[in-house]
Amino acid sequence: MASLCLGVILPAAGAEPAEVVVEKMQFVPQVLRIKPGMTVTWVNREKRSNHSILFEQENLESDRFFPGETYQRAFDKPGIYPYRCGPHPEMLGVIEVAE
Ligand SMILES: [Cu+2]
Repeated sequence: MASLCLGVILPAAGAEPAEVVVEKMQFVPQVLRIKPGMTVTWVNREKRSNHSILFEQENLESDRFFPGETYQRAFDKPGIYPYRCGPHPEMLGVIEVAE
């Protein structure tokens, strides 16, 4: 393990859950890298827009969540998990789960 990717900011160990802010019709960060077993929280910080988190590959979609509300999902298996917003297909994000 001599060469870690120093350009990637990993959440500190034990600092679960990791967070994606949903604001101005975007997921921030758009790509979030986490370790297996971590839980991601999406936080809606819009003024009035509601969104969902849709994992098309898995046919899994959250309920719509509104400003001030959150959605959480735990990721146990390493992999690349692309997602988009259900009602706004142009809103794209990726969760990378890797050791
Ligand atoms: Cu949306």
